[in-house]
Amino acid sequence: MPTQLFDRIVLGDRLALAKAITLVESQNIEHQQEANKLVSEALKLNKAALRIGITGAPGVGKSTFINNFGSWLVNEKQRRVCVLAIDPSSQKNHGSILGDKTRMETLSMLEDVFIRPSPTSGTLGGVARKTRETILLCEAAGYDTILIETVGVGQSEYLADSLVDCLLLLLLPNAGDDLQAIKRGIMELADLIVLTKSDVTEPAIYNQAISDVANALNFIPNKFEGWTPKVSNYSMHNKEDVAEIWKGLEKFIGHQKSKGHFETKRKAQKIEWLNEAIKGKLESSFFEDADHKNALKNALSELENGAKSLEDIAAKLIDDWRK
Ligand SMILES: Nc1nc2c(ncn2[C@@H]2O[C@H](COP(=O)(O)OP(=O)(O)OP(=O)(O)O)[C@@H](O)[C@H]2O)c(=O)[nH]1
Ligand SMILES: [Mg+2]
Repeated sequence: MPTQLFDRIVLGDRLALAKAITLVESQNIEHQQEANKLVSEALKLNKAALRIGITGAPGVGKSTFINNFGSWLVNEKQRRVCVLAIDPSSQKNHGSILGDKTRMETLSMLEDVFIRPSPTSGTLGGVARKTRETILLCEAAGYDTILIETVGVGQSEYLADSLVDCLLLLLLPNAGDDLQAIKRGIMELADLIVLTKSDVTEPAIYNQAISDVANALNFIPNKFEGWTPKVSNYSMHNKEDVAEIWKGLEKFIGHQKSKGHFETKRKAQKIEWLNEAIKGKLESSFFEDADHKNALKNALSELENGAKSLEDIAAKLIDDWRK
């Protein structure tokens, strides 16, 4: 029963949470109905956690960073951490190692930490909706810090940014990586930037990379008025680095809240969510309507014999359906 399941989630039962997320990810109609009830319950609780996205090229060190950062947040800041991974490309890649628990060994062994690898299927919009619902369920379970790992390919950074309060971009200390990020417009999306693997990079090259990225930021329009992303150094072997990065993050969140950007972004995300839900419902009621399936078949022959343009055929189909 969904309500019982929900009660267990609120009590912090991790198995119940995992089961609920499986319902959210399921394509089965009954599962989806159960999931919808759980999500509405979660929405009523209105327990917003801090949502942080971690993005960057494959192999830049995202999972390793989350392992260190997450463990530090649990141990030093007494936060309850949940890690989710989103990977809209994994269908093509036949599953990726993103969010790999073996890279998060320290974190996964801590009490009260929840790690969930990415769902392996779905469109970009579908993955976004399901991740949003998963975030709400994790928040209902009492997690106050949600870390979302996403590999920087395709449009996935935009997707991640639409789900979080702060987007952390991890870059490798070589010009290739920052140039790529500039070219793809990703640098503009970053709220904070971290240069990884300082321990294996020649100090002169590493420091040059830090100042190159900081310089590049001067030529990029600010994402939020009054905020230029801080560029931090990082090595998995230096425990102090995550403390500095957390300071930068707190400063960013403070800025966002004092300027009203925090609430504005959350509100825009809710609207986006609602729009996605509407689009999903419209799409399924259009394509699954039995009468309409016939009309679609007829339209196909009209299209093939070239009697009408594609635009006209689509417009007529929608008109008929609305009637
Ligand atoms: N020397 C060194 N190696 C690192 C550091 N951070 C990560 N690595 C190594 O880099 C490799 C990739 O790290 P991951 O954390 O899996 O990278 P990722 O960005 O999560 O990779 P994908 O999920 O595949 O996109 C691993 O072999 C790590 O041990 C670091 O600070 N220093
Ligand atoms: Mg990873």
